[in-house]
Amino acid sequence: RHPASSRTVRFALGLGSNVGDRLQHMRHAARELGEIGQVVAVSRLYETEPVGGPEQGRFLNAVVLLDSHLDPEEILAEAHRIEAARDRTREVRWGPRTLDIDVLVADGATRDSATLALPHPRVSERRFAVAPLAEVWPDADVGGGLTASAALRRLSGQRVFRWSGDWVSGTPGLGIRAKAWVSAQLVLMVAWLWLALVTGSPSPNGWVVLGGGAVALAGGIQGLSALRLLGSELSAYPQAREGTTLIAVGPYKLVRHPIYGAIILGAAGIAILQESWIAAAGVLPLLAFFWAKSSVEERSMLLVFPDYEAFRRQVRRRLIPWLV
Ligand code: PH2
Ligand code: MG
Ligand code: MG
Repeated sequence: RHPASSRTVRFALGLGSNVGDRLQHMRHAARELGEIGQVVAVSRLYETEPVGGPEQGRFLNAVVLLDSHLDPEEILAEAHRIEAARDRTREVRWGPRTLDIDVLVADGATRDSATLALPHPRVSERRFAVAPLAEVWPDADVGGGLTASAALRRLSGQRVFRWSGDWVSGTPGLGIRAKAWVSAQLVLMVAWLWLALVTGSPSPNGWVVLGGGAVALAGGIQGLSALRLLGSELSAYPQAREGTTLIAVGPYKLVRHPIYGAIILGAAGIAILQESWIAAAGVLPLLAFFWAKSSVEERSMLLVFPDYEAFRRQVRRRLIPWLV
C-alpha cells in the first residue's frame, strides 16, 4: 500500500472528543493513526471550552503529526473510518461528538473542494486547534500568510487548559517540572517557618492559645487522616503514583487536597500562636502556591483517573473545608 518510491507528506491532524470516555477515544485515534503513517509528534492534551454549536460539554483536543504516503483525500477517508469505529454520528453541525479527526494542514498541499479544504479554513481562528498545533509544528502554514505560532499569538479569549503527562501511554509524569514544584515548596515552607520564628513574640494569652491551637489542631486532624488513607500512595510530586487509586473517602469527601490544606491550617495556627502579623500575612503566598500546585496536579490526575472529573464536581473545595 505504501510504494517506497512515492514521497511522504507531513500532515497535521486535529483530534477532538466531548462525548463518552473522551480520553479513550483520543487514545484510540492516536494509535489508529499510527497504522496509516509514521507518527512524528503528538501534542499535549488540551481541555477546551466548546466553540460554536449547541450547549455542550468541554472537549479534549490534541494534534498528531503524521508522515504518510497517502494523499489528503485518502487521509480524510481513513480519519472517517477511525471516527466511525468510535460510534461517531453526524447529527448537528459543530455538535457533540465521540471523536472528530480533522485534517488541518498538509505540508505543501492545498485543497479547496466541498469535501476537503486545506489548510483547514478555520484552524487559525480556533485556539483549540492552533494551540496544540503550534506546540508540535509552530511553522505550519495555517493560511492567510500565518504560521501556527503567529496565529496563536493573534487569538484572544477561548479558554484552553493544557494537561500534563503523556496521554497516549497514560504516563502522568511531569518530568523535571515535578521536581521543581517540590523544591519550590520546600524553599517556601522553610522561609515561612523562619519568618514565623523570628517575628513572633508570644505572650501566653488564653484566647490566642485557644484560637491558634484550634486552627492548628484542625489542620493536624485533616492532614493525619489524609496521610493515613494515602499510606504508600503518598507522593510529594504533583502527579499520581503509578498503580494508585483515587481516594474519595474521609477528608477527601470535603476537600480534594487535604494535605496541602493541612499545611495552610498548620501555618495559620502557628502564626496565631506566635502572634505574628507578618507570619499571618505569609500564609497568603503559601495558599497561592498550593492553589497553583493543586491545579497542575489535577490536570495530571485527569489523565490517570477517569473518575476525577466527577470527583472534582462533587468535592467543590480544594484545600480547606467550607473555605477554599
Ligand atoms: N469542534 C467543533 C466545534 N467546536 N470546540 C472545541 N473546543 N473543540 C472542538 O474540537 C470543536 C469545538 C467541530 O468539529
Ligand atoms: Mg472539527
Ligand atoms: Mg470533522
